[in-house]
Amino acid sequence: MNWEILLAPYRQAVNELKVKLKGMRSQFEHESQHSPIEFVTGRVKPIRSIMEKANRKNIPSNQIENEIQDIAGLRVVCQFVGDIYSVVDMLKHRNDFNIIEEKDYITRKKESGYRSYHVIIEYPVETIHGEKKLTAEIQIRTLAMNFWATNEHSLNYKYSGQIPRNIESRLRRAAEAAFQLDEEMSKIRSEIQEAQRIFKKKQDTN
Ligand code: 0O2
Ligand code: 0O2
Repeated sequence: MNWEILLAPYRQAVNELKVKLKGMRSQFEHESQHSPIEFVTGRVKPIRSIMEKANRKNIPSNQIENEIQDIAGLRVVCQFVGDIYSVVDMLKHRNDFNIIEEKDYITRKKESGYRSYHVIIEYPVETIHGEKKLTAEIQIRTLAMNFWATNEHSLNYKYSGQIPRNIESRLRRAAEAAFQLDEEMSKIRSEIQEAQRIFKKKQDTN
């Protein structure tokens, strides 16, 4: 399999979508509104990781593009849980891609304790051979969910997916603590936002 040829349109999609999603953040800033987007990152799944996933799920190599939805992956990180739903709503109203699936791991967290909202899209890229529609995954989560997921991901890597029981249960507790933090912050959201507005005004006049 020629990976570089297969992955090229996915690299293009990640780059384009990063620009588009970051553009949403700047538009809010220009209009001096609170942006529901804190930051955006994106990556093309490393070849080794694609092969591992295909092996784990018994996906034949000619089905990789159809079956693996996160070869192109975008991540939108928000301050508040409510912001996640604003972002999802904005994504639904866009005309440059179609949402083909939504996975709400916020109201229904995963066994590990993982929380995030996943939106799977069908995105058209223009190639020299014409349009190619490909699948990409947008993960939308709060800073607290991101902190947890990043740490859990490192531990999974360290233990090759076999995290010891005691660490696993600590992680589940940590996930709950992160969620409580999100809930508490949501309750004082208007206070925080007012403080941030005042701080920004002060910065702009200096
Ligand atoms: P700024 O001005 O720093 O916000 P790139 O091609 O560099 O634009 P890439 O390769 O995805 O994007 O970069 P990366 O390192 O994955 O991070 C993307 C953006 O997210 C960067 O901002 C980081 O500063 C920002 N970022 C990553 N982690 C955090 C975090 O924990 N908190 C905050 N607030 N930002 C984070 P930019 O785009 O370089 O611009
Ligand atoms: P990486 O290293 O992030 O690329 P499904 O067929 O729907 O059961 P699938 O296709 O694996 O499963 O999708 P899922 O579970 O909806 O989401 C896949 C991605 O979500 C993962 O990609 C992770 O990025 C993230 N994710 C899902 N569960 C967890 C978790 O328990 N902990 C962490 N840290 N991240 C999680 P990959 O390909 O597994 O990994």
